[in-house]
Amino acid sequence: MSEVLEDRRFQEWLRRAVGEDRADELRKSLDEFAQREKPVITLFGAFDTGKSAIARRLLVDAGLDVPEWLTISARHETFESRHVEVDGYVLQDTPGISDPDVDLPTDLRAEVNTRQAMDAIALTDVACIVVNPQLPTGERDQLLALIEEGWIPGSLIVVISRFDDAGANPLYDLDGYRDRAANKVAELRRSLELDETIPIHVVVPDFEQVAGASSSPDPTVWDESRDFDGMSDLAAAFSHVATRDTRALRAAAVARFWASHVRRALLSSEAELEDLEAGLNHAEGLIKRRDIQISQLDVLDAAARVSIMGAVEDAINASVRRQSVSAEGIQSSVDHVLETWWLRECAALDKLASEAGVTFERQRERPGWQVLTQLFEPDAGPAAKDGQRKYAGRLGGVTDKVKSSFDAVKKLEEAAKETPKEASGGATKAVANASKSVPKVEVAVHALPAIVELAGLIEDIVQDKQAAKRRRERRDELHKQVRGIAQDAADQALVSWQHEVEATRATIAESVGIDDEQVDALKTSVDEVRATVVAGRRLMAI
Ligand SMILES: Nc1nc2c(ncn2[C@@H]2O[C@H](COP(=O)(O)OP(=O)(O)OP(=O)(O)O)[C@@H](O)[C@H]2O)c(=O)[nH]1
Ligand SMILES: [Mg+2]
Repeated sequence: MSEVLEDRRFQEWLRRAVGEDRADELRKSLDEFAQREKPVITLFGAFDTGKSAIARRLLVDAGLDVPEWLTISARHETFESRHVEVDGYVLQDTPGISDPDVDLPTDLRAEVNTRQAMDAIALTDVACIVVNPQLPTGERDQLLALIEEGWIPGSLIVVISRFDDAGANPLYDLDGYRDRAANKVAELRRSLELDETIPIHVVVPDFEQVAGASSSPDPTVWDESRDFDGMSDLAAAFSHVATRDTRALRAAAVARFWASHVRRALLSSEAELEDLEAGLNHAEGLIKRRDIQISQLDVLDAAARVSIMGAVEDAINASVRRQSVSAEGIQSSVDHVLETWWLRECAALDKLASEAGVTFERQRERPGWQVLTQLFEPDAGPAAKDGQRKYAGRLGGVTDKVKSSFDAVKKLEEAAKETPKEASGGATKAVANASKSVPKVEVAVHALPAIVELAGLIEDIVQDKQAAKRRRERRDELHKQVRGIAQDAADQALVSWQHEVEATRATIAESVGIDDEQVDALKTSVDEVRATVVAGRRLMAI
């Protein structure tokens, strides 16, 4: 009862960790396995250790046909886990596993093979671990983890294969060969921490490759090696499994199945969490920088708005003091002032945008950016060991926006590639150059009389106090009108300015390559995966 409960908890957790589809797939494969009447023995180990050669030898010696799929060669040879019935048991041949640190990150085939083999070994009554005479190195950790998986007595068998490669020729020095075999067995027992109850066979399934790649050799080709090749003992050990209580083996297999998938999924969830946290960390740093730059932009904008008013007013006042006041004179002096203002302020904008470009370009060179792009890339990133796509599914599930954001990130990456070092602000230069012509501003001509009058008033020498007061009032009023003209001109210029500010704001936001919504999606993912990891750890501690 408690086992059933435990299985259910494992299954529920797996649904959460690897998704419904994968969990259903696992459930289905377990059901198929559970229906097999005969016990399943699985050959498992690194590639090229002679697993398929062992299977062929057992079949040929038992007078059975060798299925077409059972091929033998010095390359990665087996790509799928397949079953063949031998002597009261079902033999499962699997692809060779690879060292996750050496082969997996680069070699997709090695990755797929390993995953297939891992799936197969999670669905077996008996495991037969096959190693070569050099003993496991790269795959040692995977084997150690497998050995810990709760094998009931008699359900774990270890084989050192191809022992004619070990350096002692049994045809000339059988004692030397046997000594060497005994030493290897002891060494392997220590290395894989195997106690005496776990049998270790030393075998030569195809002495000096006499059968080579042949699919159906005559069994007599191995007659020369039968005295020492250990294959009849191994065949007897396998056949013995068929005489055992299959129900006990099966119950243990089912329990191992869920626990082993939970363990594997937990390992990849932990790795995923680490990547997601690194990605989030980087993303939050980018957003913080972006916010600083946006607030600098706001300050610059406010200052520019204040300064334009004063500048235009000064320009008009200056033309008033000239000898002859004309519409053209005022226009050209306003034009001049505006141009100076515009060039100065736009240069400040460009500087800001360019700083943003440089900042974020630098950020893109940091490892955190790689993590981040991987998180959003639909097809990139290593597949998790248990077959799920590591991130894309998860982030895609959180929000569609996140998925589409990949395009934006990709574009930025490409832009960064196209404009290498000289591109300090390369992305922003385009914006800086575009549409930055000085805005054309029309000074209201109908206001010219007021300005001319003002000019006249300024020149007058005032004697009479009353008249002086009236003129001062008139002058103030005219000044007001002039300020109105200035305001009008400034407002016209500010329309263009507003465009520039918004374009710069967009440039800064785009340079970041990530937006708030994406950061929120990342946060949600981190929380979700963290909760899954915590629950998984709790489950494994049962
Ligand atoms: N010397 C010697 N070579 C062997 C023996 N058994 C197999 N080989 C050779 O070892 C190579 C690998 O054999 P396979 O049986 O294909 O190995 P595998 O473990 O099934 O390999 P994968 O399917 O890639 O995982 C082949 O070139 C075989 O001819 C043996 O007993 N002695
Ligand atoms: Mg093979």
